[in-house]
Amino acid sequence: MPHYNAYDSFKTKKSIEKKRRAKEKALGKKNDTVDNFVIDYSDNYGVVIEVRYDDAYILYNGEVVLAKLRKDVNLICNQVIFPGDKVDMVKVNDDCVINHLLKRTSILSRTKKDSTRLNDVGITKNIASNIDLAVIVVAAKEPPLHPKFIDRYLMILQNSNIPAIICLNKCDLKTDEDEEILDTYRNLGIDVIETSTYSNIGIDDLKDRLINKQAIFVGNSGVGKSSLTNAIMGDDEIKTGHVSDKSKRGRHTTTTSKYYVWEEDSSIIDTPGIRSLDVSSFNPIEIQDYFPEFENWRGNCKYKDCIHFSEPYDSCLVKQGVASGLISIDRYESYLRIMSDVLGKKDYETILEEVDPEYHKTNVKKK
Ligand SMILES: Nc1nc2c(ncn2[C@@H]2O[C@H](COP(=O)(O)OP(=O)(O)O)[C@@H](O)[C@H]2O)c(=O)[nH]1
Ligand SMILES: [Mg+2]
Ligand SMILES: [Zn+2]
Repeated sequence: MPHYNAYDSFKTKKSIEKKRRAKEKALGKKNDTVDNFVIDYSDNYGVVIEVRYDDAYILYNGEVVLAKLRKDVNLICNQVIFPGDKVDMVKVNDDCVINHLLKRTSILSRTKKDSTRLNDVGITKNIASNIDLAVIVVAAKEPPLHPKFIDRYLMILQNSNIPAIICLNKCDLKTDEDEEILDTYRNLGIDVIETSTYSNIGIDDLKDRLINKQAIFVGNSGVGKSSLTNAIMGDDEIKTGHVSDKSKRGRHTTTTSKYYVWEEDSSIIDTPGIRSLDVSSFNPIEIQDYFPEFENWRGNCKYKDCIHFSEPYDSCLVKQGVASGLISIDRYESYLRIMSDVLGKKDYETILEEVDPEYHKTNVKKK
């Protein structure tokens, strides 16, 4: 497979960019309903480390304080601010109060199916703010490594315009098959590192990637996000956001996202496992924009509006690219799965058989 930087700095397609702008606008609107809540700058700010329902822990002047939103901000705290947000603080009597929200550089969000509504419209759920780098944490063996999770995370991160790397944790259990899956992403130009918190492998590599950044760990439950957070934090209790929480970390399942400072200007947001990564709100024609390796092929499909799904093999260059082995069949399978979700169709397996490079090899031999 050719090595090219398809994902280099997330070359954002116009359609993705448009979607992201609309999202940011909608988000701004919500906060603008309260006069002057969002401001450009303050030199008296703290960083949100954990949001509860109606209040939040803020790292402010080196201390962790519990604070509520300004009274006239008539909104629920966990709908307005998220870990990683910068907030301007004031003292009212003896209480710390969140007076303003500082403008964000990025917001990581996902859509979730809203089961309370009859129609299939997803609701947007924000996870964290001002993220410089996302680490997609996956594990060898337990839970099994599957490209479909990585691909959905990549989509969501690309949609939020957040650069991503992949970290294979539990590399002490790595198999040849895992190695092959990782190579697919290396060939796409994505930075892939391997760690083991058990054997203390790769922790320094990970730190190298995270230094001077506000980073987030995303990935399924059980892959080792909290263990990696612990490994990076070491015994440095003073620097942690949760001084009294130290003994609990790692043993308890994380239920909310939390922010940890491990070095000056270097922080990690540990997230709970996200169970469903719903991409059904994406427009079917746009899904291919999130698969940059299709780019060199798709322009030559016979039909200009080809979505490389039910179109005949002979007319679709993307399918032929997969059959020739130049586009990863795992990635194409992810694409088909996502398309099936979005289109509400189930029968993508026959499409997959049709483009299987093995099938094509034997067919050529027969001829
Ligand atoms: N074999 C192995 N197991 C690990 C490693 N890191 C974490 N684990 C185990 O994986 C399980 C889940 O870890 P945890 O950090 O809670 O995962 P999280 O849900 O992603 O936060 C725990 O039982 C850890 O002990 C590793 O490097 N190797
Ligand atoms: Mg955890
Ligand atoms: Zn096509």
